[in-house]
Amino acid sequence: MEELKVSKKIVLLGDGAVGKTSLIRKFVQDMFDDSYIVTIGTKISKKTLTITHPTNHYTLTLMIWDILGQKDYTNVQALGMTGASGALIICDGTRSGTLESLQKYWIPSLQKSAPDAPLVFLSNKCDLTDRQQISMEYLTGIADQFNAPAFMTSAKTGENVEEAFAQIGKMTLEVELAPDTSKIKLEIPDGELNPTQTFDLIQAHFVSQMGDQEDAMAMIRKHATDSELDPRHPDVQGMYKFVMGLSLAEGMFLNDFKIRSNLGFRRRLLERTK
Ligand code: G3D
Ligand code: MG
Repeated sequence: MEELKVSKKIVLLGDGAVGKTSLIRKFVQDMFDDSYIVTIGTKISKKTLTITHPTNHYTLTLMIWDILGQKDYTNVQALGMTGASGALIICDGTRSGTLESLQKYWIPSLQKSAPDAPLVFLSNKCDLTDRQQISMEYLTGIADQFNAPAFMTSAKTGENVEEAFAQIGKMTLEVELAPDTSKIKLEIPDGELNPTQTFDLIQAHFVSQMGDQEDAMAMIRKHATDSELDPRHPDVQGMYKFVMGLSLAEGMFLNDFKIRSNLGFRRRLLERTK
């Protein structure tokens, strides 16, 4: 199994006093502090999780952004949300208005700044059992509209806190692992490959990752020439060099995770080449 190290930014969104800072503190430091904590600006905490996926082990470092909940700070908030790979969308189970505000304010703001970020819904303060205004059923109904899972959490007792963070962590990885159906589908023969088949697959795969076909073809020509590859008789050694060149080219427009998984895919093709 391959070990992959990835770092992802996630944001916590929701009205003031729903428990964002308390949830982060519980998750990162395993602490709950009853005294009032005022968030000034945006605070970033870090925590590393180990996630196992069928083919890889991931060491996932979550960069957790605690974004100030006060509504007039729209510009600072937008800045904080930009580049987020996932969001915990948080309401306070004892105040139903905080759930409405997720739908009216927080989710639309997020969708402007980070439109592809997956969401996880949290109704926090579930320990205050006699004051609950939001049922799990109602919360799930709303979360479903966003294709998102939902949890009842308590930063005080720790109920579902790890689970909710682990869930958003996994979802940030799945976005990368999901095949991009809008692009080329490769026909990969079973068993041994001949060098021409491999060269064909590596090129098509690279183009499928690039999006822009003309740029991709230009890069392929450059790196194939640098690797002294003859397209009529591509040799395996030359192709190993070629795939390294493609990884360098990808460094300009893909993230580390994607570059490494692309390199892995191309090397596996080369290992099957006779
Ligand atoms: P925010 O960062 O979203 O603004 P905070 O929210 O984490 O500052 O929490 C606001 C208040 O709610 C704090 O109490 C905090 O202790 C409390 N709180 C947060 N999470 C929970 C929870 O799960 N259960 C209970 N019972 N209380 C919680 P104060 O009293 O200081 O306002
Ligand atoms: Mg706070």
